[in-house]
Amino acid sequence: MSVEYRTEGDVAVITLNRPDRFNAIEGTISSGLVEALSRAGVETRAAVITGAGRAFCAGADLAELEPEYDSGGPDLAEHLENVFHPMVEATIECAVPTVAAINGVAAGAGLGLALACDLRVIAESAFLTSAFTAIGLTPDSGTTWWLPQMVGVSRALELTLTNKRVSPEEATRLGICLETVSDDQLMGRATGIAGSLADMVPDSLVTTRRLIREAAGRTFAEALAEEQTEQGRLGKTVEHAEGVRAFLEKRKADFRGVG
Ligand code: T3D
Repeated sequence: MSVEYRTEGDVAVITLNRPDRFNAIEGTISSGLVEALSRAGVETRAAVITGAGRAFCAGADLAELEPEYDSGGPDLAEHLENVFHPMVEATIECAVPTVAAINGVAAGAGLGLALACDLRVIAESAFLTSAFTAIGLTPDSGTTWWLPQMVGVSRALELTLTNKRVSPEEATRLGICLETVSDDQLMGRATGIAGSLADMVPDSLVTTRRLIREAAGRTFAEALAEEQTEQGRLGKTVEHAEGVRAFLEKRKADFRGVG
């Protein structure tokens, strides 16, 4: 299986599993990830995405593309549409929040995938690299959309033009990752964060994610209107009623018990 799926309580752990190729992306990784994220959205309340072996994900599988250069080159626009876009779209639209546990290098579209997750924690031995321009391409998988928002245009240009290896410390300082943890603590920390999210209300979390992501393209008045629409909807839910009652009764809300 190119993508492994298991659950730990209410948390899905999704593992890219082509370690001999640094979990490089081809069709089965993409379709496996789409399927796993869909399953996580139905069966769990939060998901962690990580990689098997030494890498998180090295981006497109360059060995798979290589034979096509003798016959005019691959149709990368088509590859993006069929392989890469479904994967990152499934990530940003996942019905539960997602945490990337970056266990090793995240390069190219592998970086794009990590950026598409809601939160990121990174292991001490990992690093990030844009990688696209090192092989004469432009960034893909949403990298040009995420990076300037996360680190500003100047740093985004530095990372994408130089392909520098961004250390965990720098990735955390830049705000791309929440924190750096030791290699052996990575999965415990990532599933711990996901577990905390699982205690909350998936609809509240994924709607908040959408409002934050879409805010940059809205006027202030439009953002207020969108907030009002969603607040109005969520205000009628049993989970909101439980949250308010739990606060007033000085107890932890039990959102699972009312959903
Ligand atoms: O298809 C399309 O539509 C195009 C879409 C493109 C999207 C993209 O993602 S473009 C960017 C593609 N990715 C890259 O260009 C990254 C290439 N890899 C590297 O630059 C380096 O390998 C890494 C920075 C990722 C890691 O460096 P390092 O020094 O830690 O490891 P290494 O020795 O270079 O690689 C380890 C092994 O993984 C090695 O195999 P081997 O020699 O041990 O058998 C290497 O060939 C393999 N590997 C690494 N990246 C890829 C890969 N195999 C296939 N595809 C890869 N992308």
